[in-house]
Amino acid sequence: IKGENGISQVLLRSPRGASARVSLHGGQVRSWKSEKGEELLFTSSKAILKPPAAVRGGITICFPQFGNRGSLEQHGFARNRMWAVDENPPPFQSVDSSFKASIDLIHKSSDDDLKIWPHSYELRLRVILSFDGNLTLISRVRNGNSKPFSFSFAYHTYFSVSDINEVRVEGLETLDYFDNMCNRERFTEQGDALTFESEVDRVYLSSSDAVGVFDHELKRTFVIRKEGLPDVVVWNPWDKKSRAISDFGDEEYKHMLCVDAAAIEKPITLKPGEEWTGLVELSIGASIQ
Ligand code: TA6
Repeated sequence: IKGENGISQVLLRSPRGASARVSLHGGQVRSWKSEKGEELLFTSSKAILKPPAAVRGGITICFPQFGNRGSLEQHGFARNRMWAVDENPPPFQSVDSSFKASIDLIHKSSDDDLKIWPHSYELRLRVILSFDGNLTLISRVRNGNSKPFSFSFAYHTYFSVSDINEVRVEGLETLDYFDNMCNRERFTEQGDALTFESEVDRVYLSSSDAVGVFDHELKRTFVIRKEGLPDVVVWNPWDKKSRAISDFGDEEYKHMLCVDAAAIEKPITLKPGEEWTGLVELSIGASIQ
């Protein structure tokens, strides 16, 4: 299908009415809807749809850099490039036989990209919508160089929430985190579950493979299950930062929360010919406990 900005998107649909839309611009997941038709991902009403910058919202792929931790543009360039449909993807890890709608996309370094990051690679993304409406993203990075390279990675995920004051994140208790609000100083999480009353911008380190975002008002939990991605980013800009972001409404911070499955603290290193896989599965549950 054609997106609002004229760029092709792939629409995945489950027999029970859940759906997802994936754009060829950045391999970005632009929408994920439940069986009831509710949009589960946040997109800013002020989002700029015209490339090259990624649309503010949905799920963007941060590669080969996370945030501004390096010399590249914020969150790396892969999310700002055009991707292609991968017609003949090499075999992925085994998939069970139940219904799945899926699409395979690929992004390779262009000559211009090689000037700013001199490592050739293939980045593949498979997006799967299951019968139950769960959304799985599997990314694979292959080193096509004669030398090793290292990278960071994140599924930068804007969840839609009813009211940020009514949200808690479970599964990060007792973990160490880097606080971007305090020059990336390292702290240890003390609380039972994370709640929000001001700007939060943290990278939690080496979390367990399941994290929950509980929306008290909607009685809904996003369950984030991940593989190959040890870290979890939690970000809400709150009021002051919101006003400084031009493609974000002043009050929109109340209705979103970014929780990203990521590999940031320890960059991934691939030898020539080696491949890395990072998976995230998003589902709706009652609770993670
Ligand atoms: O930690 C998340 C973060 O890096 C924040 O510092 C914040 O700038 C955010 O990502 C926003 O990313 P985006 O590219 O969506 O503007």
